[in-house]
Amino acid sequence: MMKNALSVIVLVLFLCSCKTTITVNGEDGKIIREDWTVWLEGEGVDNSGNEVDGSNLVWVSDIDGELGSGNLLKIPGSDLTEGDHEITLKFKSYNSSAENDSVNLTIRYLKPVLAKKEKDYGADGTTDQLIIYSHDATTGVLSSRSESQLIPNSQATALYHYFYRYDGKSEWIKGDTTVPVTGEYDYLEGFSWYYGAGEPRIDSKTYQYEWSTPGMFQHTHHYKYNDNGILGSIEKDTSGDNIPDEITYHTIDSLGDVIIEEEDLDVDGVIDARTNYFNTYKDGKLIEKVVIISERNGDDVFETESKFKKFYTYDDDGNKTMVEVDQDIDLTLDAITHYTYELR
Ligand SMILES: [Ca+2]
Ligand SMILES: [Ca+2]
Ligand SMILES: [Ca+2]
Ligand SMILES: [Ca+2]
Repeated sequence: MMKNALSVIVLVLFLCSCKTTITVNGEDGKIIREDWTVWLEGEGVDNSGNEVDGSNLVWVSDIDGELGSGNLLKIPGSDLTEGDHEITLKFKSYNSSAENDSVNLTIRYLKPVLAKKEKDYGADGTTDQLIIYSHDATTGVLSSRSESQLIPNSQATALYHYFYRYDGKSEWIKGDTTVPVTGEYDYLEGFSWYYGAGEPRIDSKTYQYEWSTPGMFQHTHHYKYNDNGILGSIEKDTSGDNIPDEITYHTIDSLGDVIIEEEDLDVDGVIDARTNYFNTYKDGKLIEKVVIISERNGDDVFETESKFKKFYTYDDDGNKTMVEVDQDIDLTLDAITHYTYELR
């Protein structure tokens, strides 16, 4: 009797033609933001082709496991782990031989993204430059455009295009001024410039950067990174022959910030200018930086050309919210930049 019962069960498993079908909102590869609700609808039919009750169906993520039961799954994106999920609609029973439908969904968590930068030159409470960032999240890449307006020299409008990697690091910048810049900035009419012409060329160690003003000059900068991804040197070719005309070397501290920048302005192996950064940290964050720029005067003598001090403020999430500059280290601020973020 026991043996017969087992045979029947085995037979059912092999002959099962039951299957689930996900019908609504089941676009493969769809990106769901953390603040959206995942909305999936599906049904299951049994051996006889009859629809089974939703209570016999279960939604399963390959990352988070069982998500819920029923014909309809409504779940906040924030309840799912960030990443690529395969979500399958299964039968609670005899699912080993059932044909289970599944969809691929990517859950992307919102991140604070720079929305606005306000620069107050003179630190007198009036904004002199406003930069607004707009971001468009597409296939895993955040791109943004910033518009800046110089106030009161409001003749100038500059457009910048920034492309970010998913980790938020700036990868690629392109920009041009659409309106001739006059006043303080004596640029030529129709002036335009861009960083990174053509395709972005990025690998883990070298970042090529080009700067060009049509009809005037073109610079190509090669950014050389060390094995830890920290900027080691920049080779600048200003003559267009792919041979560096200037090299800047960086010495970094244990937190990856530059503490010494040395420039060999004629590539003869002798350093001609040096910038020292004296960084102060609190809770792992840079809060104060003193910058001293000096130039070679004689064999081993460097004379101070200028020095200034910067103060950094952060929000509770560690995003930089304000930078204050004392340009002449006389204990009076000379410029303040405010940063505003939005979750996107
Ligand atoms: Ca001002
Ligand atoms: Ca060259
Ligand atoms: Ca030199
Ligand atoms: Ca000052």
